Amino acid sequence: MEITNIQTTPFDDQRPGTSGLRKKVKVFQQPHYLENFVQSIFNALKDFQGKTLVIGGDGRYYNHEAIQIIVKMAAANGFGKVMVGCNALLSTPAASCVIRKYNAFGGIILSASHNPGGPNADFGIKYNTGNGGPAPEKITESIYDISLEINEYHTIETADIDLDTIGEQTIGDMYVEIINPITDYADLMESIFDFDAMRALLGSGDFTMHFDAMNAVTGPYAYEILEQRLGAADGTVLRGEPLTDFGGAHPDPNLAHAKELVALMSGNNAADFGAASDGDGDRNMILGYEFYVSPSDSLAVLAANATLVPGYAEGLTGIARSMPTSQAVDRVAQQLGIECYETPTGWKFFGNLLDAGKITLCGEESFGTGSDHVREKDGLWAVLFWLNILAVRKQSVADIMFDHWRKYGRDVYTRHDYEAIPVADANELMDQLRDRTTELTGQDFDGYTVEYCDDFSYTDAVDLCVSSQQGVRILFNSGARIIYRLSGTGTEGATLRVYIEQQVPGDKGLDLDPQKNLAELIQLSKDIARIEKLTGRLLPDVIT
Ligand code: VG1
Ligand code: CO
Repeated sequence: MEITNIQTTPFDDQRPGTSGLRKKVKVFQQPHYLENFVQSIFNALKDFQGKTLVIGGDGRYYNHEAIQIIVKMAAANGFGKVMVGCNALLSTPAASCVIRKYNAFGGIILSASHNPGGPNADFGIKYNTGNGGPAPEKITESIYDISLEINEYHTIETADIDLDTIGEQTIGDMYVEIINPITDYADLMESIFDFDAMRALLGSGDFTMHFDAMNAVTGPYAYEILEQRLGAADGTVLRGEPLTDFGGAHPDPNLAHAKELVALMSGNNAADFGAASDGDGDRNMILGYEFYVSPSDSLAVLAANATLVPGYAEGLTGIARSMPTSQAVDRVAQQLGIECYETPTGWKFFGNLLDAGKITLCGEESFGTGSDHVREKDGLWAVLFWLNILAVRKQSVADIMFDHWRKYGRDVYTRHDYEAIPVADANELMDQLRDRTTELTGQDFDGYTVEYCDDFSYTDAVDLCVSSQQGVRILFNSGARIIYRLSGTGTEGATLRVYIEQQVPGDKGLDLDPQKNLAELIQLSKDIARIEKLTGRLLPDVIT
């Protein structure tokens, strides 16, 4: 095999964000751009000669081309084998599952998750380690450092591989195995959940569900698991065909982007259970009849009902949530007598806790929940978890939620996103907040007294690595919180995320509309950060 060494010059913008490197497709299509980043990943790793690399993607535009480039570079760099999802598809949780099941050295996932796809939209790439989880910060930072100095990459000149036929091929000295992207993942789901009980519920004749795959990667997984293995009615899966541009839509499972599904959940003939997943299959939205479950509440319900699921019948070792996620799950952990960890935003921070057995469940407010079954958040897993609970408890989604709030109280919660702000303005806003954390502590705003304010810094409970500047949090003495941070996944300008939360007793909180209930705190979030003055924005672009 003839290895070609190509001379290149560094790009200065290849620092991975919350979840890998995300840029416009056009940026990735520049000569050497993707190659530089992939070589930087390989240079940051050691001892992978002869080992296996898993490669998959969410099916978005440029997936096929990128995989051809990466496979050739993997061969030239000395990997022994690559396992690639057929048709270039592998959902993020399925990639994690495959890396773990086959003891691969690591994996490369091509996805920009919930960001739109297509020639003028977004693309992304991230590296996952042998535990199946996103590379921790010390690796992503070393990839970035290497990308700033790179001067050559290695590839081989050979014909493209056939990505659309399951089976083995070789490229140079390296094996290429094109795998069925669904089977291993579906088998794993079947080993965790009570498929008999779920089949009985779906076949009972008085329970209907819809799953909106948003023309993204989970369509084929949902057909196999929900319609084939669990016997859900034909047509349960909506928008089930993966499209390179997600049908022009935003594959983000929330009330704004899954409107058709939301409409099917109310009025006559509405379904009992509705769910959706995102571009790469790691997020989930849960709906009941005329009822929306906020992701932070969903995590709390899964934790409180975990022993109803065969895979968690022994109970949970501990729980973790990202810092901006509501404190609802903390009270469940307290009741269960287990630890609840608070981590920075991003799944990479859960990996060590899961590997060390310190936690079983974890989640984020951004429609992400998961467990120790893989090392990524997992959209369909969360949907199946709810279905398992519904099958055992035989109550509606709303009744389960109401019961939960009565028992644990409720955290009324909302997130306001101000998108595409000029980067300098967004940085100034965060800087001035950081400068004022001491001054804000103890201040009273019309009865809301700040008990504590800081810029969140996290020390990993296992390797003691410190991650600082993870978001400014304002904790009020009532238990309410306002949190500010900048997104690390956007590709245009900066996105300011403001997270607002207030606890209310359960029976009082049952009917509260978050936007109305949190109106004073929402106003306060604008005033304290001087959002209008510094960004010119009066209202957020997206509310979840
Ligand atoms: C967002 C979410 C975060 C999530 C990340 C990746 O990050 O807030 O909770 O882990 O997306 O999810 P940010 O930095 O934009 O707030 V996904 O489904 O895009 O892989
Ligand atoms: Co995602």
